[in-house]
Amino acid sequence: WIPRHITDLDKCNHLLTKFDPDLSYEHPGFADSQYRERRKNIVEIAFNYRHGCPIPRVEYTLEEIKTWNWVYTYLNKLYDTHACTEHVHNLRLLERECGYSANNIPQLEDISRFLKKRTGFQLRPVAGLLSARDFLASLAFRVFQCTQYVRHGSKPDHTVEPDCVHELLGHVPMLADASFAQFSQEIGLASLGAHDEDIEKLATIYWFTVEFGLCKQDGQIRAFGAGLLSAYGELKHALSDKPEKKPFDPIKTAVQKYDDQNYQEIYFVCESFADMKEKVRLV
Ligand code: TIH
Ligand code: FE2
Repeated sequence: WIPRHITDLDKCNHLLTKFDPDLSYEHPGFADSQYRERRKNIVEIAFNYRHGCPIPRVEYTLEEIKTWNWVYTYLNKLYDTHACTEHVHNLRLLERECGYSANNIPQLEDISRFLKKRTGFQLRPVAGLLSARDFLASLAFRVFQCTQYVRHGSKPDHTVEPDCVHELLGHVPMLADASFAQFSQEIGLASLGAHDEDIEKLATIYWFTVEFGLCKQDGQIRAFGAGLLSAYGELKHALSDKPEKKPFDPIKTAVQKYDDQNYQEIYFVCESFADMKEKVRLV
């Protein structure tokens, strides 16, 4: 079975539990029953969601806004020197049009409408980390599966699971770029009906580009990966001389081992979005 229509994405809901705060004792929210209760309430929205419905709004608590504020404020000190120009430009646009600011967590429904106009992408709420197959299949329909809960306040700097801070500061500004949106959809299209081994390779390419990609811009290296653009410590680490940086080559990148719990030790650098797209098409 593969999704053939955008409404079939209602059935692409296979969650991975490896970073779940209820099950993983390393999660910073594991011992915080109030946090886990709050998460349960927010993910109910995702479990009940059906394609085409407006995404229900969440009234974020003062504590959640404080966490968002910390990440927003610190990352904004780095973006001008560390983020790719597309990200910087689109973040300003999102501040004007979608209520992005240090003191406000923007709403998925408003962002989804904005993206749909700009690049044809839309958001749908998801309860947590999806299987690679389901996640990539959604991209084929220009649908981005987006978490709506906020990371635990004790660790604002970095999380190993996606949360809405990661989605909204990392992914959304990039999905507002036409060329990047097309790249994302093409990975999704390649995944439809693929064998498990090829899903694994596509997910690894996705990991080293959409999540942790670096690119050259005006003779400098800049970040375009969402996992970097939403994590203050790792964004600095990625552009420092500590990690290894290799030229992006999908054949090699697709089989590179990685650690999904810590800062990356290897990053791949693309010449440009156009070059990255062309190289992936040729594989
Ligand atoms: N590490 C990212 C952050 O702290 O925002 C989140 C994730 C990136 C990739 C998977 S989860
Ligand atoms: Fe992500």
